[in-house]
Amino acid sequence: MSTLRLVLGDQLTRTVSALEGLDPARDVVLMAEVAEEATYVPHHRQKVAFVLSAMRHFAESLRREAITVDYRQFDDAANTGSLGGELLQAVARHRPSTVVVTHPGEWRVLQMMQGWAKALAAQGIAFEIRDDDRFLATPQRFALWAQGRKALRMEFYYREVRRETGLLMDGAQPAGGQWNYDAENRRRLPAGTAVPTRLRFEPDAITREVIALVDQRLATHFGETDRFGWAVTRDDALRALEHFATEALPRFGDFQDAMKAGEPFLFHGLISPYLNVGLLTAREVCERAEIEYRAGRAPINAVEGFIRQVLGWREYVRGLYWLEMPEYASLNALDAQLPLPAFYWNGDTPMRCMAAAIGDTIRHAYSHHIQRLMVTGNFALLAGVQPQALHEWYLAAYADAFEWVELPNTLGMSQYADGGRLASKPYASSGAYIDRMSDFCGDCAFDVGQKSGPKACPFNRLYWAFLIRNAPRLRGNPRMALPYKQVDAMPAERREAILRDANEFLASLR
Ligand code: DLZ
Repeated sequence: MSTLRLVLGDQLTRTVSALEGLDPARDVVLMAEVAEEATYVPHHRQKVAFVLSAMRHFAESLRREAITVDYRQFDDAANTGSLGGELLQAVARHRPSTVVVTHPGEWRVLQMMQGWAKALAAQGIAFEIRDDDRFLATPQRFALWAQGRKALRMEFYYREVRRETGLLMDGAQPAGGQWNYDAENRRRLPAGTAVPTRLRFEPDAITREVIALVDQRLATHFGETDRFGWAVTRDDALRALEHFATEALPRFGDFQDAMKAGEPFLFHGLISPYLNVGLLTAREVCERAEIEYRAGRAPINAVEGFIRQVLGWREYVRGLYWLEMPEYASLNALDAQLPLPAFYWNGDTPMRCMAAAIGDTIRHAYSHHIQRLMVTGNFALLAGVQPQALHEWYLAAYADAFEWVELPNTLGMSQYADGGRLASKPYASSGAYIDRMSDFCGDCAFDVGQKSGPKACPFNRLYWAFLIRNAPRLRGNPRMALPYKQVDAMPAERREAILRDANEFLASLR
């Protein structure tokens, strides 16, 4: 009686539940590189290379333990192109009595698995979907917390998970005396501040082979592969974590929201791709950061800010995703209908901050969270880009983007498409925010000091129009009282001129 254990490309953790109880003498682990997963959105080629190379290295590490791995490569002649096709073929090859999987990270894949359950039952094969226990809290825990709440504010969930895990706690109290040091995460980077050179991992033979494959087979996909420097093994991911903890974490807190031309990484973790494919776990990265605080080597605003992203936001958006899917994916509370501007795919725009964020994305399959939220996300929000089109872009563009984490961040946090279930107000701002937090505006083709007209910063041209256009939906929000007081103080002709000016700019994007 053997068990076939399927491990997906974002389940590359030796302790993943699908491998629990594995008997190397009888069981087979199935891993499959399939076109369907690489192409259902045009994933960045560097992201696909990262996932496939990490899969191949993970399979190698299992084989070193004398575990039998049935590994289907992307260009194997008999590759069916889908996870379901590969599973059924492997079942025919191995005739297992049971198939075991770990709960997938995506609603779409869960639907597929429910279809497999029927096909396997018809063959008399048991099928088990095990919980994914690589998180600090379960979706059921989140659902319990969310019950009866209209607005789901991360902060309160975060405090509960902090208490329950004991991370960054002094007994029953938060370390440092405060739960949240967000107000100390917003410094502009002073000119001349030294930024650490980040650890890069030279592609080995396996990664080079995968890059060549992806460049050939997915030539039309987004992004570039020539700067590939991601870790693809757990050992290297641990090295990246160590490097972050010692070299960047101490100043991550101060400059979490800062942006600088030519510095795509600043003091950010660069470990989200590793967390999201399973090379690192949430608990271990939080514990590693806490060690730096306890040793007095990193300040509380840095360590709390980092732990808030992982133990707070990451767990919270996962809970929200599983609570609200599938309806969440089609929400569009602000009725935004503009097609995604073409420059999101090529970075060809005179807006310097946008060209930098998109250029970083093309080069690295990465840009940091403020570039995503306050530059590319903010622009789409102000312009009224259709949120599902933007969601597909973010899902395709980033090495760390898996739907469970990316979708609520895009639709809820960035685009307010859920009408405020996640965010207490839209993250909308004029060019003044980008000017305050970066050095982009000085050399930009547009003038951040001008509010309207062809030379004015497009964020300025769009900001007030966004508020005017969405007044019926947003003016009742107490957190929007101040900007709407300013809108209401404007003469009607001024409001009309703002809308005309914004529409003129938007027409140029179509
Ligand atoms: C993202 C991705 C890609 C590009 N390719 C594969 C693949 O070939 N095989 C695989 O098992 N998983 C892949 N993945 C990850 C899956 O898309 C992921 O498991 C689902 O998005 C669920 O989170």
